[in-house]
Amino acid sequence: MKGWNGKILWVDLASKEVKVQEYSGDFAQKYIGGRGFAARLLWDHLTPGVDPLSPENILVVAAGPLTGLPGPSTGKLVVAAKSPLTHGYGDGNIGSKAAVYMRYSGFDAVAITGRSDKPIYVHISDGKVEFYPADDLWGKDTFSSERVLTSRHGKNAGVLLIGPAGENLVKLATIISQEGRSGGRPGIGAVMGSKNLKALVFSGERAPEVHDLDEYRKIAARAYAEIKKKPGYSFWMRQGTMMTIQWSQANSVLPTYNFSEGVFEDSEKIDGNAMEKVKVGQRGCPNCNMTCGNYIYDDQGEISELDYENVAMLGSNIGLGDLRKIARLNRLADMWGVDTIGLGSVLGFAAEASEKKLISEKVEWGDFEAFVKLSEDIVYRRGELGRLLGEGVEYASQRMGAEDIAVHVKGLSVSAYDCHTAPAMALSYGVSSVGAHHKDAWVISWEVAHGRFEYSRAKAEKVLELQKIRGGLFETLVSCRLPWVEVGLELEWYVNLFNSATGLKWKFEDFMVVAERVLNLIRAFWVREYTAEGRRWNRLLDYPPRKWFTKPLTRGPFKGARLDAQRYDEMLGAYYNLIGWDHRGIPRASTLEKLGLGDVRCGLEKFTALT
Ligand code: PTT
Ligand code: SF4
Repeated sequence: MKGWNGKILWVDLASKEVKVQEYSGDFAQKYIGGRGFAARLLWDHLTPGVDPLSPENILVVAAGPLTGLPGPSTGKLVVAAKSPLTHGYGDGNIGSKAAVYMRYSGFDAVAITGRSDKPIYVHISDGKVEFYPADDLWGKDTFSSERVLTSRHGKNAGVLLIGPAGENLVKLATIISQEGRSGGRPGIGAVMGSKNLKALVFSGERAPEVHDLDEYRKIAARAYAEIKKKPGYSFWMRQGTMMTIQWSQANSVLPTYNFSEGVFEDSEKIDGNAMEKVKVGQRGCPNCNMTCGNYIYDDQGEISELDYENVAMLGSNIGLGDLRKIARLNRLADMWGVDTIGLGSVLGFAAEASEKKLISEKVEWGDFEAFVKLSEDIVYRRGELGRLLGEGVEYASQRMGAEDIAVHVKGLSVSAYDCHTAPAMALSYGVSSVGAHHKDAWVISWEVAHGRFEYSRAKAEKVLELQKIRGGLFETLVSCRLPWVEVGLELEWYVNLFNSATGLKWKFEDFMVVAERVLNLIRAFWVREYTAEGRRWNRLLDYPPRKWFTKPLTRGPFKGARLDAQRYDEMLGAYYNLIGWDHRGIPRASTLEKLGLGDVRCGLEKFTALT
C-alpha cells in the first residue's frame, strides 16, 4: 500500500496506553483519509450518545495520502470529534507543520481517548509516544505556549494546541497552530481541553512511501508552475481571501449587524484594498506557493493574520469599521484559541439582543472596548452573559428567548455569507456536514452568477456537486482546496498526484463515490447521536436561520429581500432525492447499501427505522 503509512495511532490519556492499528488497503480506498477516516473511526468506536466533553469522546487528527508530500498546498490535516457545540459530527481543517510531521512520524491518523488526570502534552516522534506535564503551559495563550514547545522539541516539530478557551471548555474553542492557523469550529478545542490535553507535538523524518516519487515530483512541479501562471494568481498573492470583502459588499452578501443586512457602510475601511495598504507580510501553510496569511499590525502594534471570515465576522457583523481594531480582536481570538466566526456571531447576537432590550447589558454596535471585554468574559467564563455566550449562540438564544435573532444551523454559527438573497447558499449551510459552514459547498459565487433568488433542482444539484468535491475530495486527500477554488487549478491535477502517490488508477468519478459514502456516513452519525440523546431527527434541522425568512433586508440594492420558506423546503426535498435521503433527511437503507455501508445501515436501524 503506497501513499499511506497504513497506521493509526491510538492514545489513551487516562492509562497512557498506546496502540497501533494497522489498516487495510480496502479501508484506505473506501475512505481515503482525513475526514473519511475520522468519520469512520467515530462511527465505529464512539459509544452512541456520549457527552462530547466526557473522556469517552474521541479526538481524531487525520491526514490523507497527499498530506505532507511535496505537492501544492498539502500541509493540511483534519481535526474531528463529536461536537460539544452541535452534538453531531464536527471537524475542521488546519494548515500546519503538524500535518507534515504526523505523516513523517509514521502515522496517517491519531485517535485520542480518555482524560489525563493532570494537564499534559503528547510528543509523537518517529513512532514513539511521550507524555509530558503541561502545568507550566496551562492557562497560557497559544502563541507563547507554541514557542515554548518549539524551543523544547526543535524547529522541525509541528504543534497543535489549545488556549484558555479550550481549557475552559468554551464551546467555541478551536485548535491553533503556527500563530494564526485555526481549525475545529464545532468546539473541537473544548474536546481537547476536556481531555486535559494542552498540545500534540509531532516530529519525524520518514516521509511516507510513494509509488513513483519521480513521477510525483514531476507532476507536482508542473502543478506549482501552473498555479503561478493562472491569471488570478498575482491579485491573490496581494490580497488572499481578503479580496472577498469587496466581492461580498458588491453583491450584498457581507454579513452586517448580525446578518441583518448584506452591505456595510464602512466596508472600504476593512476590505482587501485597505488591508493591502497596511500589509506588512504574508505567510502560509507548508508546501504552499499561495501563502494567503496576510498580516498587519493591530492597534497595539502586534501582528495579526487576517482572513475574509475573520474580518467580516469581527468587523461588519458587529458594526466595527476599523481594520486595526478588528485585527486586535482577531489576534486575541488566535491567542485564546477561539473561533472568530463563532465569536463574531455571539458578539453580533449580543449587540442585537441589547438593542432589542432582550438582555439588560448594554452592548452597542461597533463598541470595540465593550467587545474586547465581552470576548474576555466568554473565554474566561466570567459573568452570566459571558458564560451563556460561551455555550454558543443556539444555547444562549434559547435561554434568553431570542431564537429569532440567533444565526446558526444545528448550533454552529453561520460563516460569513448573508443569504437573504441566496437560497442555494442557505441550502449549503442547511445540509453541511458540520452545521453552518461554507467549507462543504461555497455555492454563492456560482449562485450570484446564475440567478440568485431562484429556487431550483439545478441549485440543489450544484450544492451536492460542490459538497462532493470540497467536503469529499479535498477533506479526504487532505489538501488545501484554495488552489482550485481561487486560481482555478484543475481537479485533474489532484487525481494525477493521487495516482502517482498510490499507484492506483483512479478517475475523478471514483473520488465522487468515496465523497458520497463519507457524506452519508456523517449524516448517519448525526442521526445516531441525536437519537441516542433522545432527540428526534427531522428536516427542520436542515433549515437556515429563521431570520433570513422573517426579517427582510432594509438597505442596499436588494432592500426588502428575504428567503421563502415553502420554496426552500421544496429545494431541500430535491436535495434529499438527489442524495438518497428520505423526507426526514435520513439516508435510505438502499442508499447506504449502494455505498457499501451495509453495516452502518444495521447500526442506524437500532436507533431509527429506515425507509
Ligand atoms: C475554518 C474557518 C475559517 S475558513 C476562517 S477564515 W477562511 C476562520 N479562521 C480563523 C482564524 O484564523 N482564527 C481563529 N481563531 N478562528 C478562525 N475561525 C474561522 O475558521 C484556513 C484557510 C481558509 S481561511 C479557508 S476558507 C480554507 N479552508 C479550507 C478547508 O476547510 N479545507 C481545505 N481542505 N482547505 C482549506 N483551505 C483554506 O484554509 P475550520 P487554516 Mg481552518 C486564523 O478550520 O474549523 O474548518 O474553520 O485552517 O490553516 O487556518 O487555513 O476565509
Ligand atoms: Fe494554507 Fe492559504 Fe496555502 Fe491554502 S492557500 S495551503 S490556506 S497558505
